[in-house]
Amino acid sequence: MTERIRIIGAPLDYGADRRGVDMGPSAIRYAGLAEGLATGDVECLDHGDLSVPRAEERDPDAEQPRAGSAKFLKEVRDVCERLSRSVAEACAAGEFPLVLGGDHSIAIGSIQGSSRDADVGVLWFDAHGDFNTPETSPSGNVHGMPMAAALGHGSFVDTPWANAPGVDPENVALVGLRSLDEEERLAIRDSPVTAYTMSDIDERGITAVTEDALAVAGDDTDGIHASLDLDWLDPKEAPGVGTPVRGGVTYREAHAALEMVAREGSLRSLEVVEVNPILDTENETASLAVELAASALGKRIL
Ligand code: 4U7
Ligand code: MN
Ligand code: MN
Ligand code: MN
Repeated sequence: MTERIRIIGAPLDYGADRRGVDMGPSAIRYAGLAEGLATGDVECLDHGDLSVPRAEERDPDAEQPRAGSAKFLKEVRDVCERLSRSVAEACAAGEFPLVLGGDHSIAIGSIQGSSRDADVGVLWFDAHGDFNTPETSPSGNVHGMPMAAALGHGSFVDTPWANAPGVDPENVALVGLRSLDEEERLAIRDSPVTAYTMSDIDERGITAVTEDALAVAGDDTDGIHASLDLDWLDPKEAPGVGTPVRGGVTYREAHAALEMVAREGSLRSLEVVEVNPILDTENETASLAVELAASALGKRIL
């Protein structure tokens, strides 16, 4: 049967400090996304990019960003609401949503859309936990908050647009952590989510950890949303990201994990985020994003 993939670009950069991540969707397409995903029975439907108001068009009366709160939450909300609709529409039409970031705050929209009519587990591949709330965030950047927002933590309890009631924290697995803020660390420890650090990967190997994470996300759910922040990889492999952290997974480990996700068979939606072409070397991080998406969607060597 032909699988239809709906590509949705979300060129949002309001959730991060470093500009340039808004060019991620273009860079990923330019790196050969459609060809990279094409196998005999896959059809790519590119829905183009969601429109994001440019900085110059921002509402001058909008509240000024403050550190310690959530910067540009209004802009993030506007894009996430439209993204959520498009992802939910794709799922309802039997298409597989592939979301291209943009900074990681777009995950708020993808997760909500994917879980609108289903119980969904989440696999979060990231150096960071993205478990801050406006109350705990040291930066005020929303790309450090999407997982907490989806679960309704802190003041996100009052933001239905950001919550994903179809996601049970018991079915959330964070994989590859190596940089957490102090309060964020405590929030993860207090929550029912399961977190695998880089040390877990060192000790047990990527395949054992991924197997466990898949079991967590797949336990009694209708499907899995995978969120791939390219800073999950070591900056040697993925230099084009805004918040690089040394000591990430290797090229082979990343492929091995995503190939396992494909084989497990319950992937329902995928996003690749945080590719920043301005900080990249010859578009290699975007190319990596294409390759890893292809692995997650089941592209095989043999
Ligand atoms: B990414 C940070 F303080 N934790 O909240 C924060 F270190 O989507 C970084 O994972 C967040 O890249 C990184 O600002 C967000 C910081
Ligand atoms: Mn992230
Ligand atoms: Mn990250
Ligand atoms: Mn980042």
